[in-house]
Amino acid sequence: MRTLVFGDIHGGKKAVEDLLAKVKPTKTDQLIFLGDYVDGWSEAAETIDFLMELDRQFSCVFIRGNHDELCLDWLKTNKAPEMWKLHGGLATMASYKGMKTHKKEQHILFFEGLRNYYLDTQNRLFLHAGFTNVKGVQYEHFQKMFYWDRTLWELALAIDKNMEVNHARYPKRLLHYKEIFIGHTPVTRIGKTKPVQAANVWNIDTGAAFKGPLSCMDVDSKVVWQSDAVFQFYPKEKGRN
Ligand SMILES: [Mn+2]
Repeated sequence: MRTLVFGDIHGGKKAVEDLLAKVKPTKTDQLIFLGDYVDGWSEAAETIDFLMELDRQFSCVFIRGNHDELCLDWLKTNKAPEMWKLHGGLATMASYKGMKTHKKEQHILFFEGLRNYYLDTQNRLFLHAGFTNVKGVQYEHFQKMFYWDRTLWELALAIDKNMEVNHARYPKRLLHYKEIFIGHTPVTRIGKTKPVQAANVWNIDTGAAFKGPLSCMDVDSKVVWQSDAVFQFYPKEKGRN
């Protein structure tokens, strides 16, 4: 049985299909998706359909991303903030055009059912962005941080490789978990195209919304699979550039 973690999809359904054809998941694998299923490429609604179907076939965990909450807000209220529209919301709105009410309600249920984080039996933490409480996720005062925070990744990147974990000033936030798997801040921002490890944090977001591929990693072996660069599947689109 493998535990497979997937990075941010951002409406690139064709990239998920390409990636799964390479990963070849089986019924005994656990598939963990780190959120941000929508906002970017033109197939946001189609991506959600695809994931709901995948959930029927495989053991899946779906984490909540900030874009998933923004999309849910829009689906429930019909209010579209300018900031959201600029950051992929327009493409998402277009993908939902003409969708029947009962199907839209299924999507709302999917979004509402997302988890802020998932802690597995081996004390490995999976979440979209991060957390801020030094005592760990169950003490977080600000639930939105699970899918908006960027300081956990910033912190992990700042740790000197020579700093021992028993050092008095080693960041306590990182010591509660064996490993932490996140997305949200594309590693392409630091010039990488494969998942990046910093301290015990693994960032799986390889910039699928921009010029990068979609990635999947086996969390035990650290074997990585990647789709082709997602923009190649949507040649007429600009994505989130
Ligand atoms: Mn995000």
